[in-house]
Amino acid sequence: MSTSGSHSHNHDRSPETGTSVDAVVVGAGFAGMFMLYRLRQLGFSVRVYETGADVGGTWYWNRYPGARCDVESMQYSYSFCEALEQEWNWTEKYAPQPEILAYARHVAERFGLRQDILFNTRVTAAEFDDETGRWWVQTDRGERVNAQFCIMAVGCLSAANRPPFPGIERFKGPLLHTGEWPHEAVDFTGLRTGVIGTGSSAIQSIPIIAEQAKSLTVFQRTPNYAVPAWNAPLDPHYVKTIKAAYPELRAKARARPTGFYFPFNTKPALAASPGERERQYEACWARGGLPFLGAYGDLLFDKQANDTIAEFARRKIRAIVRDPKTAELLCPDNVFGCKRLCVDSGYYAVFNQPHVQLVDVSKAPIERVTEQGIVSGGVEYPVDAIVCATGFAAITGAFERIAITGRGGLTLSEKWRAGPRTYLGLTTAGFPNLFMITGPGSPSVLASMIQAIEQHVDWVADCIAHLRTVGARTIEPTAADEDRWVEHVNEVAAISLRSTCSSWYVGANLPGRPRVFMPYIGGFPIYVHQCNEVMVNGYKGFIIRGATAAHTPAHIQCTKRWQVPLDIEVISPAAIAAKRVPVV
Ligand code: N01
Repeated sequence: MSTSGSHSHNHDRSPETGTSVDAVVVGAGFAGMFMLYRLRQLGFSVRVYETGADVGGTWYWNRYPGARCDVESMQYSYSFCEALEQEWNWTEKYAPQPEILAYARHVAERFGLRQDILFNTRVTAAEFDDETGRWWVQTDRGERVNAQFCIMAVGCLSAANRPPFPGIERFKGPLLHTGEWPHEAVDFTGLRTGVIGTGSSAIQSIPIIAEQAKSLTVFQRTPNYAVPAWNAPLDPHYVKTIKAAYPELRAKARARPTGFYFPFNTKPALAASPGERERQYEACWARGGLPFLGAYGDLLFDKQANDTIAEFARRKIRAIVRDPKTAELLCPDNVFGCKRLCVDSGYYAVFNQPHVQLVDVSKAPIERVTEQGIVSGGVEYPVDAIVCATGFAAITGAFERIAITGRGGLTLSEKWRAGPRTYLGLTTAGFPNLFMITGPGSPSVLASMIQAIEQHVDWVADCIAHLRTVGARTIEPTAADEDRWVEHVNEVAAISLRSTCSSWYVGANLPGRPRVFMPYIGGFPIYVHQCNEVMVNGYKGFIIRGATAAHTPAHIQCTKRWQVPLDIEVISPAAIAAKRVPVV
């Protein structure tokens, strides 16, 4: 396991201008790293730009106390290299952030990736040149690089949302955001600490901050459901069993709507008696984590069914939190799992501690921040440190931070003004040779991210290799096929209760964003199947310009690991229509 020292070796280089490469990749998280690996393997020249000083993306930035992944560690990893799977050892059921970052670093070292990554460099603009059919990419270090392909591996939850609370610039103490956490340890000992937000990041960090802080005040706008993680050290025997059959586990995971494997029950909740349901929910609670949503097949499609699990979860909260008023405030009244389900370790019990208080800012929003406090409902809550666990401009936020200009001067922000429009979440009309890894309109955050990333990267690598084979200059989706895809993304979203609440999935966490359900909720294998179909049918829905050689669809092969059989019983289109697809 390599966790070696300084990684920003190219920190002091002088900016290059006019360099020409086959592909620029923006971002060196799990997506950018694997994209680099695949393209290099195919013999392309690649330049990767990364804002951070090291690889890891999400896991580089989100280093707040308690940060860990809530997809089980034995599944939250790359599957493309069997030797890598075998040599890496996870230590806990849910890997903590430092271990995931160490894994990312290990991958960078093992595959010699760093030599093509420029760290501490933010891409500020990408402009398509109509004449040459190539991209000019610009950075904040004055770099200007020319590339045939531009691949956005910018992450779905990477643009931190820092609400502009009036007066916040005058706050005297440490002001932190969970998604941009300092690299030095932060010690809350002796500090009256305020945490704003009660999403996954808050729910993970609050129990640990409470252990240190003199007092902790949690400002809650919307309560969230959280299921216990029951995190524990991994049993070596279990690890051995998984490693002995990793390909089988990966294959099972790819066939699941979520892209990760866990046993789930497709039966409808309402067909069970109240007693049976209670036993099932208890058993699933005891298993813990996101798979809790797999207790029944209709929980995200039938409000009445959902009410049964929501009520179960509220009873759990009331049983843990002793003060009835606080317990009621912590009880969500919206659809269970509508917002991203949180996975916790001792979150609710924190509110039994005498130095922890919950402030409801749903009706009296935070008015302002003073030099030493947070004001809501006319009351100033004194704090020495503020943690904004206020989330992200999700899915499209990182794109908005780059001035992306396509054919004929069309800007991406203009095109996406009313909501993102893509073909397969991979490409967008008017922006030839621009690819997105886990872009809007793809399963992304509704699947296990690394699986979603690997599938996108493989698709893009296969596509770029095909373009080289046929000597093509550009590829771009047709507007009509993009429209059909957007319609399909909306159609499946409408089936799910998830489209009904104000979450970051629909951009509702930030004022002024268009309300559109951004990820593809039709299930990972169905999505993969559609990507494969497009590819093997000669890139159906795409215009390929400038090809000098004929290449018939019969020659086109997608990477083998994505030739996933559809599990007809569970995730067929018929099952979607019958609303029997549990999606986490
Ligand atoms: O962000 P969030 P997050 N005034 O958007 C509140 C993934 N993740 O960083 O709900 C007051 O969920 C906001 O309130 P509301 C995971 O997919 C994964 O926690 O909008 N409050 C909310 O309570 C997750 O879903 C892992 O009303 C304000 C909170 O801030 C996603 O990242 C761990 C406010 C933001 O919650 C994002 O999670 C962590 C304001 N002006 C994250 N603005 C794991 O894998 C916002 N809020 C374990």
